[in-house]
Amino acid sequence: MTRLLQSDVESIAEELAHYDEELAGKTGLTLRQIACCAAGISEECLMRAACSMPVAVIPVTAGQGVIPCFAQAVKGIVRYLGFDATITGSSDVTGLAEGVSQGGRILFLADDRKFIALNILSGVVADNNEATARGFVAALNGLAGGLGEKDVLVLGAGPVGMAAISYLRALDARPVVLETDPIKSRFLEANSTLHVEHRLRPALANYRYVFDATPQGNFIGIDDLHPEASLAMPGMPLGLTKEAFAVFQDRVIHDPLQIGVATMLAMVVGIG
Ligand code: 2YC
Repeated sequence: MTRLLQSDVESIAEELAHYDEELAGKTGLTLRQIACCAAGISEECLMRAACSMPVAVIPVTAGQGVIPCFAQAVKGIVRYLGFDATITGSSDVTGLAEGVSQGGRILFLADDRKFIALNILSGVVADNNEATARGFVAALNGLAGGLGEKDVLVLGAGPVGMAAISYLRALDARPVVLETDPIKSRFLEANSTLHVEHRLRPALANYRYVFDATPQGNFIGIDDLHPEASLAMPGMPLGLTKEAFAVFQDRVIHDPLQIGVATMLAMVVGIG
């Protein structure tokens, strides 16, 4: 899991309206619609929850510590979706107690290994890896005008890539996977019905829909891509070179937190 930098998150809150406009232009779906679709709830359900479930974002100092502006970015995304949200004055356990005693019903907190949203009334927990996978697949589904019966090349068989494969199958898409770790790649080939690709360049040239769930960054150039490529790229840093992004940007979905956090919120709100 790539640890975000302050520079990745410091401008998210103030740029959300513009980001959402771009996202809707590419996918035909707003951030709210992507999150609700990925979580399997109606927009009305999310709006109802926004009136009754205040959110507390709790900074966590464990491991490598707090990322400046991370909590502010999470708060900004949650508020943008209509929820009351505050960042607790204290961190860690003290912050958690403060958040609940001040009325927080949904908690967001992250250490270096896990980033979760927790609904303290239902006990539902949403993990950022699963939420990011579902949200970016829902966005790619919009961008592609429906992924049913379409092949999708998933780069990376980590937690996000594997969750994406499950959700792609639920949408009747046909995921294929390319994983550079030979142990993981061989295991997938021997223990799953998944088609496994082994060579990056030929695979990129061959598949129109790509889901990059790797932390590689800057490894896909203009000449590597299918001319009609559409890409969902939750991996940080961005997998495309600057030149490739400049050419394909209208068909590339990429952000460090927005889709994942919005989907976590919709997932813990649950069916209402
Ligand atoms: O500011 C804080 O409370 C820090 N403890 C947050 C640490 C987040 C570490 N994880 C990441 O940077 C990202 C997640 C957003 C998802 C994957 N990696």
